[in-house]
Amino acid sequence: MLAAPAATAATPPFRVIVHIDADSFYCQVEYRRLGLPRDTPLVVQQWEGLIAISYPARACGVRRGDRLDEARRKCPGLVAVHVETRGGGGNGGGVSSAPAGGEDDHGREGGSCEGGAAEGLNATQAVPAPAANHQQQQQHQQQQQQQQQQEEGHDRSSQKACLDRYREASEEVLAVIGRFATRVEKASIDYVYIDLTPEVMAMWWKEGEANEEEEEEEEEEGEEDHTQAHFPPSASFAFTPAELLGIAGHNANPLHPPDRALLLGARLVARIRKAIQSETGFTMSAGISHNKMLSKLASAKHKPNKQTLVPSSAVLSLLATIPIKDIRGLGGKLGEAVLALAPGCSTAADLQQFSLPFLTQHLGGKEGGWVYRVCRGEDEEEVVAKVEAKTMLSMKSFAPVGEVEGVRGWMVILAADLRGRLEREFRVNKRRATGLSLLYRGGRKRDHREKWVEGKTAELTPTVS
Ligand code: DCP
Ligand code: MG
Repeated sequence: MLAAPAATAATPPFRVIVHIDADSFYCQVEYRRLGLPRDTPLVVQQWEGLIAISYPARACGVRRGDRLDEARRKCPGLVAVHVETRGGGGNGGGVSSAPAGGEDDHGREGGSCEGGAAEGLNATQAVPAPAANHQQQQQHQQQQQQQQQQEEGHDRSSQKACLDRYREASEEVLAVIGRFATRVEKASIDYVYIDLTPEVMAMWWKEGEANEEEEEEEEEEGEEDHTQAHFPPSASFAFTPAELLGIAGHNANPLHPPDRALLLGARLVARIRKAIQSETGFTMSAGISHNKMLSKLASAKHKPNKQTLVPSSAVLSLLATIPIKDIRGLGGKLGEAVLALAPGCSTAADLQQFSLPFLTQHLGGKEGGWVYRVCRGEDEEEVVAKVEAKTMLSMKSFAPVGEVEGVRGWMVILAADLRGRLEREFRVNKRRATGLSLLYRGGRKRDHREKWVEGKTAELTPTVS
């Protein structure tokens, strides 16, 4: 019979923690809405910025942070879809949506929004500007793009982006996941953490019982095999070579209990991803390990539409590929302090050379201890089961306005955005808001654009003084 892992189920290394992240999420929502073939290079644009890049567009070298004209130069057949926008044109905060079009005139669907105007997608190639120098040329192109967006019904100076379409798609994905797992933490619009430990333990016991019956039958037939008393390699526990595949050749060992737990988790994750794909059409990538940090790092390793398992033997190899600043918590000031302390180090694994006393002396007790553990792939943070938002935020960065009417205009747009979301929340979850906060912040931080590219802040705004 199998050795039962239940006694240690809730503690590392037996935890089975999963990170599931949609592949180029907004693009997938648009492929589905517009009925476009998945090999079409597509980007989702918000004003002049590209906020989601499909994998076919990435294959042409298009990157987040590229300008649209730059992206079109790299990828001539590129389809660009602008996010829905709200407000402008005196529609009192209503939504403007535009179907994608262009050379192919792909299947169109009006969507749920009003006031749409056709976007001339694909139609315009960047025209070299007759400007004297590079800076002037860029300014000229920027003006051209802004003008084009205004003609298409998207005007950042009078509208805000409306992300309802993507939020609703996110809810569809969560509904599928919720049928398979109970400890689900929605951490962003397109990714969740799942603690699959209880489900894996249930699988383990079920398999154990099946094996017990099998063993009893064998005993009766006098064929008992004592060589692998704890983990008999029965057919029900057989894993395919593809399932055993870990990072950099460090495969999972089905006879090692923590790895076996991950393997069972990976099997369930494959089922979850398959269900999401068949019910929503969206492909997802996943990482499976014993903690949140490693699973998040792993899910990005083999995108799109693949899952990556991190057995303990693969942790060092994985960390050796991760730049220090890519570790959650090391992107900011602490990361800078760590880099200053360890000038020759580039990856998380490189930091393992520093002793705990050294790190705590230079970074402080709490931070030093945290860095010491994190660079060894240790992270005990729990998955906090939550799928419903506690708060809703609607924001807009706008150019200075001279009089109160200008502010009122924006308030109407923001209020309309919140109202639509609150109404839906009540319809779907029967929840009402209990408080409202109004926040105003002047100016723009110097690292705003950098943070935006990293997805850490909402909008790429023009300089506001
Ligand atoms: N997003 C955004 N602004 C950013 C970054 C992202 O509006 N600066 C939106 C668009 C993305 C979605 O959030 O589609 C999810 O972000 P991800 O970082 O997960 O990126 P993708 O899902 O697009 O791609 P990947 O396959 O790399 O996860
Ligand atoms: Mg994603």
